[in-house]
Order: sequence, then C-alpha cells, then structure tokens
Amino acid sequence: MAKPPQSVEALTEQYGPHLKYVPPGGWQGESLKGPEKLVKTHCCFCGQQCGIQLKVRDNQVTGFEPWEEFPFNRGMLCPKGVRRYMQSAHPDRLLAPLIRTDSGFREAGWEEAMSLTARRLQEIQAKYGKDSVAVYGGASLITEKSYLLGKFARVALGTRHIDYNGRLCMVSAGTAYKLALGVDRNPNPWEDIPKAQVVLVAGANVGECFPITTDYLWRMRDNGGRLIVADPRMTPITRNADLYLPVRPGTDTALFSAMLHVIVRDGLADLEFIENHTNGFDQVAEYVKAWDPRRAADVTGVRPEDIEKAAQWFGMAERAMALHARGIEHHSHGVENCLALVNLCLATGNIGREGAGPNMITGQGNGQGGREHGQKCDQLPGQRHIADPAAREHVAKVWGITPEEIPQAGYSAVEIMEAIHRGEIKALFSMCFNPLVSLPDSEYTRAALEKLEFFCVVDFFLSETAHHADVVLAGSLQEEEEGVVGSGEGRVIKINKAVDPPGQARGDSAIVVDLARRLGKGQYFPFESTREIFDELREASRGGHADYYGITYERIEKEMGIFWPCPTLDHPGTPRFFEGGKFLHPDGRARFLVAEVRPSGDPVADDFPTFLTTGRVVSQYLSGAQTRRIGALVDQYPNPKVEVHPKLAERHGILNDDWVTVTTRRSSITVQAMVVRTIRPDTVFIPYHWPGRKSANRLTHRTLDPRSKIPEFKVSACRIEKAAGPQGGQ
Ligand SMILES: Nc1nc2c(c(=O)[nH]1)N[C@H]1C(S)=C(S)[C@@H](COP(=O)(O)OP(=O)(O)OC[C@H]3O[C@@H](n4cnc5c(=O)[nH]c(N)nc54)[C@H](O)[C@@H]3O)O[C@H]1N2
Ligand SMILES: Nc1nc2c(c(=O)[nH]1)N[C@H]1C(S)=C(S)[C@@H](COP(=O)(O)OP(=O)(O)OC[C@H]3O[C@@H](n4cnc5c(=O)[nH]c(N)nc54)[C@H](O)[C@@H]3O)O[C@H]1N2
Ligand code: SF4
Ligand SMILES: [Mo]
Repeated sequence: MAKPPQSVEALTEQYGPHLKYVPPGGWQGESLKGPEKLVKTHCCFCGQQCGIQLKVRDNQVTGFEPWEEFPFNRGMLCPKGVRRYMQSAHPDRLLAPLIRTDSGFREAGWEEAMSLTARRLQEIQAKYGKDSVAVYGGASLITEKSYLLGKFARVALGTRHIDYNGRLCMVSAGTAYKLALGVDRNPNPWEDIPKAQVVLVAGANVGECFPITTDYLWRMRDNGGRLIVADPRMTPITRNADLYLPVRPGTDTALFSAMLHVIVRDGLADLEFIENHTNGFDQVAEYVKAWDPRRAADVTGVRPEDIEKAAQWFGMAERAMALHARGIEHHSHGVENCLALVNLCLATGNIGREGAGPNMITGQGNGQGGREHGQKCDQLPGQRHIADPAAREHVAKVWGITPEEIPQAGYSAVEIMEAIHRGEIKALFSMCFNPLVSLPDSEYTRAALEKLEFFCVVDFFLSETAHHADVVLAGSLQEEEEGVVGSGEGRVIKINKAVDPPGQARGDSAIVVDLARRLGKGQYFPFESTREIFDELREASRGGHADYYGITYERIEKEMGIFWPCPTLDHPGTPRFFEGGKFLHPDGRARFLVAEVRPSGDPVADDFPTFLTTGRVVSQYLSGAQTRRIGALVDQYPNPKVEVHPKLAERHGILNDDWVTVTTRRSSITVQAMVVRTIRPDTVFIPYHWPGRKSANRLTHRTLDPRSKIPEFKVSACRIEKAAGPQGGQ
C-alpha cells in the first residue's frame, strides 16, 4: 500500500510541544461515581518494578496509594511511578484499530483489521517465503506475552526472525554473564547491597534511572561502606560518593583492566577461590600486566592514583559489589566491558555471597522476564538456546510440534532493519517497540519502515513508529491484563488486572491468539486467558536455567514474589546465585575471559573531536511515547538539552540556554545548551526520549557489539557549534 510521506517536520509538529491534558473524569476522577477499589500491582515503567496500589473507579485508574508491605520499595516511588496512572483514560488512547488509507488513518472494526493483517502476512509469506516476515516484541510486556510472541513467530508464522527492544538494553551484560558464569541473571538480591563494604557503580545513573536503588546505596554507606562511581558525568549519586572516576566514554575495559592489574600486583587476588572455582585466570592476569594505571590513565582520563585507590578498596574489601547499567554496556565492546568487571569480582572472590558480586541493573519493566522465554532471536523458553537439540526437543513436545519445525536462530533487532533494507524482510509485526525513536541512526530506520510491504503495530498510543504502519491494532496497558514480570533482582512478581481495555481496545495476548488462529494455527493457541499461557510457559521452561515450573500466581501473591529458578512447587526459589562457588557451566566453574581493550566504532577525529553520549533524565521514559504524554512529567524536562562543560562551552562562545547544533557523521540536531560542571570537558550528553528533529538517535551510529548485537549508543564522535536559533522553529 502506498504510504504518504512522513516528514520530520510533520512528526515534530505533531509530537513536539506536549499538551497538558485533563481526562474525561478529571485527573482524580472527581466526576466518577462508582465505588473505589485498590489493586496491588507494580509500576509499568523501569526494571525496579516497585509495588504500587492503583485506585480504580468505573473502569478507570484514577490514582494510586503506596504499597508499604512490598519488600523491594516499601511504598517508595519515583516521579514516573506516581504519574503512571495518568495514562488510563488519556485522550490519545487508541480505542479501535486503524487502517492506513491514501489520506491517512481511518478507524476500522476488528474483523476487517485482523483479516487484512492475516491475509497480508500470508500473501507475503507465500510470495517470498516464511522468513520474509519478522516479529518485534518488547520487554515492557508481561512475561506471558513475550512467551506467546516467541511461539507465535515460530509456530504461527514459522519465521526465524523475532527479536525485541531488550536488544538495545541489557544484552551485553546478559551475554557476558552467560559466557563467564553460565547464566543471564543477577547473582544478588538487592537486600545484599547494604551489606557490601564497597560498591563500584559503573555507567549507571542510579539517582535518575533507578531511584529506589539509591536507598539501598545510602543504607550501604550508613553501614560504613564506600561508594565508587565511574561515569563521564557526575550523576546525582556522585555527590555522596567516596571516589569518583571520570572515565572517558568508551574506555571502561582499560579502567577495569588496570584495577585488576593493581589487584594482582599487590597480592589482593583470592587465589584459593580462583583455584577452586574458576578457569582461565592466568591468561587474564597475563593480559592485564600490560595495563598499569599510568597507561590506563592516558586512555581513560582517570588519574592513576585514583585507579590505584579504587583497586585497593575493591581488592581489600571482604564484600565488594559492582553495579552496572547501560553506561558500560551500550558499546561495540559492551561484552568486554562487562567481562572485565566480572573478572574483577571473580579475581577477588566477590561472588556467591551476601554483599558480594557483579550485578547488572536491569532497565526495562520486564527486562528480566522478557529475556527468558523466547522473544530473543536465538532463544527458546527457560533461557534455552535455540540451537541446542535437547532444548528443541523439550519445547517442541510442549508445543505439540516436531523439533524440526522450530526454525533456527534469526536476526537481532538492528539486523532486522538491515534485512529490510536489503529486501530480505518484507513485513513486520511489532508489539511494544518504538524503533523510530530508539534505534540508532533514525533516518536509516525511517527508510526501512517505508520500504516494508506490510507493517502492523500493536500499541495503545499512536507512537512515532506506528505512523508508518499499514494497520495499527489498539492493544492494552500493563494494568489491563494479569500476568507476571521478572524484576531486576530476578524476582518473579504478579501484575494484577485493574481495568478492562477501554472502547474497542483489546488485550495484547487476545490479539496475538486471534491472529494465530486466523493464520490457521489455532490448535496450538487454545488459550482463553493469560493464566493458561503462564501454565504452558511453566512447562516449557521446566528444566531450563530459568525454570518457572514451581511458580504459580497464588504462590507469588502469598510470598511477595519468587526468585527463579524454582523447579518444584515446594522449592523456595533462588534469591542468590553461585553460593558455594557453584557456577552454571557444565564443569561447575566460572570462566575468566580475556576482555580486550578495543576502540569505539565512531572514532573522534579533527572534524568530530568531541564525544557524544546519550541516555536518560529522571522524568522521561525510553522513547517517551508514554511519558511525553503525561503533562506533569513533561513540565520537568520539556525538551532535550545538551550538557556541555563550561570549558568546552567557552571555547565555542556558548552560554547556558544558547542554541547549539550538534553534528555527527550521520546528521545534526539543534538543542539548547545546559552548561554544567558535572561532565567531562571532552564529552557532551543528550537524553534520547524525543522524536523527529529533537531525536538524539539521528546522531548515533549502527556499529554493533559482535556478540551481543547491542548498538553503541554511548559513544559517537561529534562537533558542536553555537546556532542562531532552533532549527526550523521548534
Ligand atoms: N528516568 C528513567 N529511568 C529509567 C529509564 C528511562 O528511560 N528514564 N529507562 C530504564 C531502562 S530501559 C534502562 S536501560 C535504564 C538505563 O539506566 P542507566 O544506564 O543508568 O542510564 P543511561 O542514562 O542510559 O546511562 C547511564 C550513565 O552512563 C554514563 N556513561 C556514558 N558513557 C559511558 C561510558 O563509556 N562509561 C561509563 N562508565 N559510563 C558512561 C552516562 O553519563 C550516564 O550517566 O534506566 C531505566 N530507568
Ligand atoms: N540514543 C539512545 N538510544 C537508546 C538508548 C540510549 O541510551 N540512547 N537506550 C536504549 C534502551 S536501553 C532501550 S530499553 C530502548 C527502548 O526503546 P523502545 O522499546 O522503543 O521504547 P519504549 O518507549 O518502551 O517503546 C515501547 C512502545 O511500546 C508501547 N508499549 C509499552 N508497553 C506496552 C504494552 O504493554 N503493550 C503494548 N502493545 N505496547 C506497549 C509504548 O507505548 C511504546 O510506543 O531504547 C534504546 N535506545
Ligand atoms: S523506580 Fe522505576 S519502577 Fe519504581 S516508580 Fe520509578 S519508574 Fe516505577
Ligand atoms: Mo533499557
């Protein structure tokens, strides 16, 4: 179907200044008359998954109450959590399916939209083969939906290609942990943090992105522990840090290698632990010999004496933890960065004990659960590998098909875009992903979306990506279907249904099941509820690393969540991994792997001399599709700004609030300056929550980590110059 061109201007116009809405019943639902009830559930935003009680009246979420008993956050919430209820009854909510016409979208009935979708997918597969259709999932979806999508792609469509937005998120850490420790999960429950004597926070803006974790860090410090922060920016927690390492973007492997160098040199390594529980130490020790703190200081910009101090604190502590997030993971060597940090913990015996271990801080709401049960391109449920014959056999049996019928591994998220450009993939079914804003090099993404012969999006808002769809199916908010999510800790918790989808909107899982039936595969999709999907997932995960068999909805509610693996109904769950030095590789040992220091994919040069790094601010969430619609959050940070150090600003004659054009090898955007002393003078930072002309991802590049396939969002080469005013008027 011909698509009317979507200009950057049109999208900026539509999604630029955000409105201050008042929903039909008023924000507090003042005019609603029905009885009020409270529903215990979790925040729909980040991976902390705070417990919250939603206030419900007349099938509308009208507010919230804290849920003091939920152990993780004990009633605390951040600015996003306290506003999430404002999505319910939002005027932008999609209430019926939309079909593209030559003059824009028109509303359609479900019968028409679904039969069109099924027909187009079938026609395209008949013409170009099964693998010409790809599926995108998302880690904001409850685990049942992510399991269902994996099965839908492989059984209903029979395509190899399914991947999800978590590919832009925790995959470098997941890949590294799997390689080194044998499993993709955090070793420690969060209650371990206050027990650590030293915590190294590397590339995580805990204050703005994981606000509730700051409470755990402060308790650690109240107990006498020390906080070390490695970040090119002095993020809010740095004010209370004992040591700050202002690392140059893209150089963490050198920093951690030098720390290990000092630890080995000074005899701080735990040789007994290394001998009894690990392999490969000698090669790593040999590699880091060349990385003395002076050499690392040249590369990282961190003073050698600070590297020495960090290493000594970490090496001498009885209990040390490393917490890391996307700052060290969003790199073309993100896996190396994480391996280098894991090596530090293994070398000092800091793992498998209270208050000791490396831990990735999971980002997305269901970042953990969403990466365990098959919506990744190379994965089957239970965190099994799709190429493993035993895994294929087990899952095929649960699905009622033969192992040969399960397709092999397909492309990852960015690779799917590349395959669309090559003409290999012709149709895309996308649920819970806004790639036009979130993928690097957004002009490339836009061109790919325009090339598709058929594109179907399931969302509750008309995201920027959905503007390019042929069919938009009105799906559900988190509070509109019951299910489970896995929090960053590895705790499986229960999302309770608070309201029905409004208008003609439907539950996401009902949409997928309906589509599978229309594709002639109804016998494999007999589900009438998410509970039935969960029960099948339990069987499918049985015996895998992420074994959910012993977890039931009832147990979760009674026990305030259960940590996987939980293989039997009377198993207590597994909050802490690797106790007693038992790792999940077949020989039970952890692996030291050499983490080579490698350059970034978009090197600085004379014409692009400054590092650009991108990330988040506290009041916005991801692509902003949700938070840019919540007036009270928009007010806190209405437009992206570029953080510039006073020295760099002075060199370019830039004052606070001046307009600045930031240019990379791809494109340029013009935003206002925020002149701050809290960033390295060779680096600028732009948050990425906006589309169109305000999109940081117009600037970023598509270099991927070869193993995790994560894009390098954290380092681009750029130049900045003062601009006369906003580009084309903003
Ligand atoms: N408010 C808010 N909270 C969120 C989200 C959100 O969108 N908004 N998203 C959630 C999700 S999905 C995620 S993944 C997490 C992300 O959470 P974080 O990873 O904490 O957030 P980012 O802002 O992406 O980047 C973290 C830090 O990395 C630093 N950094 C940049 N380059 C480097 C580098 O080369 N080395 C080091 N050591 N640090 C570097 C940045 O300065 C930044 O302070 O947040 C979750 N929580
Ligand atoms: N430059 C730069 N780019 C980045 C990053 C960065 O640091 N810098 N960070 C990356 C990271 S860590 C992440 S996680 C990605 C996130 O990137 P995205 O996943 O694209 O971001 P979201 O905003 O979560 O988009 C999800 C879409 O799904 C919809 N949605 C949410 N929940 C549901 C649901 O339950 N059902 C349905 N049907 N739809 C739903 C939302 O309305 C939204 O339109 O961005 C990445 N992009
Ligand atoms: S910290 Fe995360 S889960 Fe908790 S309220 Fe904020 S956004 Fe929601
Ligand atoms: Mo993320």
